[in-house]
Amino acid sequence: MTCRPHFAPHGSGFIMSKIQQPYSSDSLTRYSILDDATGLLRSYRNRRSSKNATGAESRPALRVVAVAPPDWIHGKKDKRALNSSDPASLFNACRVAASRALSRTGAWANSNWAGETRSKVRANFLLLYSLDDIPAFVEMMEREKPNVLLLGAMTLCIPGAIECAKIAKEMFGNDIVVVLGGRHATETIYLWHAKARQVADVVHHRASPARLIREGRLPPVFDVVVSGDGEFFIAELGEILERKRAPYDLKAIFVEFDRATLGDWIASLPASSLEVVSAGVPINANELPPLASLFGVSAAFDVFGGRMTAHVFSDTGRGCVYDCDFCSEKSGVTGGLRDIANAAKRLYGQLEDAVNVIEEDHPDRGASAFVEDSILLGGSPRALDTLCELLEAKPLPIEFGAQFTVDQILQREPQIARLSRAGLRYIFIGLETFDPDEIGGMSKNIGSRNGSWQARSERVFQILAQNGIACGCALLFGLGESHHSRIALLDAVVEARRQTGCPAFLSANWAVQHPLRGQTGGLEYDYLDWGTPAGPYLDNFHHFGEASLNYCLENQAPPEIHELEEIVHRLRAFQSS
Ligand code: B12
Ligand code: SF4
Repeated sequence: MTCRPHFAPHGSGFIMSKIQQPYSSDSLTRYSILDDATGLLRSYRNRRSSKNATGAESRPALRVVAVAPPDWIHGKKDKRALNSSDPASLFNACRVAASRALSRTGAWANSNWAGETRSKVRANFLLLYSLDDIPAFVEMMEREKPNVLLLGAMTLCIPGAIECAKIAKEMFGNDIVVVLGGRHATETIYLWHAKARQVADVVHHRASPARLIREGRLPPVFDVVVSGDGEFFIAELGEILERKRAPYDLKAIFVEFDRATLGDWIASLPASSLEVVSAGVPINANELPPLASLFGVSAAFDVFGGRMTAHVFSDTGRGCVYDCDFCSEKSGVTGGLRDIANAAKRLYGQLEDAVNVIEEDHPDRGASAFVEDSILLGGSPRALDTLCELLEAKPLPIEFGAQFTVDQILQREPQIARLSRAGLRYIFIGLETFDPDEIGGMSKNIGSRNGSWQARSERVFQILAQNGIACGCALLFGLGESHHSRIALLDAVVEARRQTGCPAFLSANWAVQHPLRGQTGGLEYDYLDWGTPAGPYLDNFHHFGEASLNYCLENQAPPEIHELEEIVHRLRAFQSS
């Protein structure tokens, strides 16, 4: 999310002073006190033993459940905080497999995703917010009796992923293969150089889940840990597992696994120390299926006034064109943009697909979409023009939102106006302290000659208001700014809203140190503990997007509780005004 919330640090070689505790058996059970889930598991075990006595049911050979594990130990997100219940990252990872299931191609035709409708596919996906949601996970596992669990986890979700994997192993033992992928695995298992593709070139960060299992600091709950592109890897794994029967000989399967399977990925088998490095054959983004027709559209963002909201993506890579030190989308970690030349066409195709699916599934609602690009089409002027031309030549009945940086809006004012006529109704921007020098600068801060960061932000609010574009704003704290400057920032956005109506939405975030493939100046957590334990900090952080008490940036301390309460108080005032 552009400058959406969650970020990482300014490295300077400082070694963290907080020593991580080894993963003790106590901490394994500490978070498993899930009364509802425990009850569900117990009744599941009873039913399973009585079913075993009466014989097995007939089920497809491949039964896959895909879950985004929770990032919080417990609680519910504040209703007024920005949120989404779609695991869009997992949708992206599973889109080739889903498309095979729906077109009944290959082994996926014999899976629990295969069927006439996309709701059949969607029913096997779940996004969890906190451990309070675990009963829904247990129910899904009980219903589908999967032999493959796909976990797509971000860094703060790792304790949640461990809980989900433990439950899966408790329910199905060696009959289930637990595969962990997603951002955290990608940032902690990587090649020291993109072109060096031998097993010896693989680096495991201190927080690599495979390394933690091998070091005995984490029980062997993940069978395979996958870094990088999931699309063809997941599809291929399904093709293989559909032909095998449990218990699976994963080592034998992965010794044979085709390294030419498309994408840039590394598969690590913690139990056997086996690693498979893909040949790195690039995925042709133009051939990837759009998400809406595979998974349907189930969200409706408030900003689009009741229209259903699809997640669309121009597939120009996993990150951003900029390289801000503290951000997980930085080009230094994600590799920057790919195939920008065809990006506008791809995005138009995804918007068109969203319109068709929403018309079919929700005929009375109207269509909207949020573009998940870090920055819409990488901010490329040419690609933005092409998108406008496509939308002008063949208009679509859709409103959409996207992300830009402050300076890009200022530099591309005519294009923003043109896009607003073509359906752009919402822009999400990131704001850090109004004094970038306080935090050591930002890569995206490219317009400092044209006025202060505050003056430029205020100009952006005016431009968006003039063009009838609603503005959402991610505020990021914890970068080194003073508390006084945080409050000044909040006061300034409240005042801007009073004057211009912008921003309409605020999301506050406390910068989290992500592993960033080691680009952290020496600061390395293992992320085995929850980001924030239960207590007053957690209660307040439910008003935030991403935040953590334990994983602050290098040299940064968490807020004092009274400071946090003051921020939340102002956020509430903003939200209810
Ligand atoms: C859409 C999105 C969301 C959605 C959907 C989340 C979801 N779990 O699906 C919502 C709004 C709910 C969300 C929430 C959160 N998000 Co978010 N989100 C994104 C966003 C904008 C796009 C993700 C995406 O689809 N990218 C494109 C695809 C192609 O890349 P990808 O996600 O890495 O997925 C590929 C691989 O990782 C892999 N893969 C993914 N899952 C799996 C699973 C398996 C089994 C395998 C084998 C492979 C695999 O295959 C995919 C395709 O190649 C990214 C920023 C970005 N531009 O990527 C942030 C981002 C991923 N989010 C982030 C964070 C921190 C969060 C939250 C923890 C905090 C928050 N409140 O925002 C929560 C976690 C919620 C949860 N329980 O998972 C960070 C992650 C950083 C990190 N190292 O942890 C990012 C990078 C933003 C940032 N700059 O910090 N997010
Ligand atoms: S790298 Fe910078 S500009 Fe890009 S998404 Fe991250 S914070 Fe925003």
